[in-house]
Amino acid sequence: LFFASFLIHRSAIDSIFGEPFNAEPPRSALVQSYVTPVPLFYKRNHGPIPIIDHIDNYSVSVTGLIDNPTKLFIKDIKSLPKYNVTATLQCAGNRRTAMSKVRNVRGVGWDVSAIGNAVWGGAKLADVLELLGVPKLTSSTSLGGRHVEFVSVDRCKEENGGPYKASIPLNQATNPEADVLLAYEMNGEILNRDHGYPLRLVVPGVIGARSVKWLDSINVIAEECQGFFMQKITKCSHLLSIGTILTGPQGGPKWISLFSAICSLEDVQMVKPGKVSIKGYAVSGGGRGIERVDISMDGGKSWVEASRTQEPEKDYISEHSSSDKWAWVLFEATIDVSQSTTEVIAKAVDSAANVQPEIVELKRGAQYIVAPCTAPSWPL
Ligand code: MTE
Ligand code: MO
Repeated sequence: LFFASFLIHRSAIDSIFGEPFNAEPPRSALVQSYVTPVPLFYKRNHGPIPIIDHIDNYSVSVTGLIDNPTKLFIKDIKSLPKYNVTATLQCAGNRRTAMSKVRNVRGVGWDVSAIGNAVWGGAKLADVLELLGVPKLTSSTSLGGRHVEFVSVDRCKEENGGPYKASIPLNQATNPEADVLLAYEMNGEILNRDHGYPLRLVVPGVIGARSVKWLDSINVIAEECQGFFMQKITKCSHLLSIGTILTGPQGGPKWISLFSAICSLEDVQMVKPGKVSIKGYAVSGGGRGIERVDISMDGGKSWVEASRTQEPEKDYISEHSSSDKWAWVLFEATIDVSQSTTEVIAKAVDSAANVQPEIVELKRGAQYIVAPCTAPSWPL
């Protein structure tokens, strides 16, 4: 609650008029910890946050192309092995404010903090589906274009008053290595209402829009879900937001693309000449790790390597999963500021040797837009 006062309540006024609640923390607070405390974790909603009580009666119906449609209660999900997966969730519109300086874009005007890294606890979707007779992914499985659709309890105007929904390919849903969770815990605590209590999907490595909160039903369907958020928002956002999405083949997951942001400085900040510490985050999608982060102060002519960490705070160590391939890294470097105005650029490289571009560019006709993380000019 101490942290709550730090959150930027973008919709504080809107909410009086019934608009959804969206919030992001200040960038400097975001990089204080590897595991983002729940009160600092961004919140993105498209409708009123549902209140689900009577938890013993709560169930998720599972229907569609399966032999035995059924209802799953929380106790059924908790009876499966529990996994803790450290995964970074990022909204497709993260950093939209900067993007809107390059091109006119619509949507919530996020700074760089519509992102957070949490330890999600729950059952693996692959285990849940196996329990219901949908076999785990094997190399010989042929799934066609099947998807698994997740339908929520909340209602939103984009769906004409219908529920929020999204889908992921069946081969991702049934692959235990994909670490897709039906999560009931966040950072070792019961999921709170803002983040999907009592049960949400967590799809590591892809845009946050796929991680449906407040699950009501799960349906195995013949092809990608036709809902607004699958067809419009996310497929537009990869054109509209900076460096957020790498598109796969049609119907494939929309992986988060390689991205870094400097968070210890505002876009333009006054500092005293001397040593200045630069801190930020870097993240990539699809389970690719961050290999290095470089910092330049001369427009990309020379670079220094920043130090990187994925060290969880001690409260979370027992919850810590062995692999952090779905998680961001925090980076830090100390630079010497002597000139009157300095532009600092961060550039990340991931384990697939993708390199974050050094200049803001808008690739017209291509399926993505990329930008470096530039922070600021410094008038001294
Ligand atoms: N699930 C439901 N039911 N309703 C929503 O509005 N928003 C999505 C996703 N899941 C949303 C949802 C989007 S766009 C994002 S970025 C993430 O949830 C945000 O998750 P968070 O609020 O827990 O940070
Ligand atoms: Mo989002």
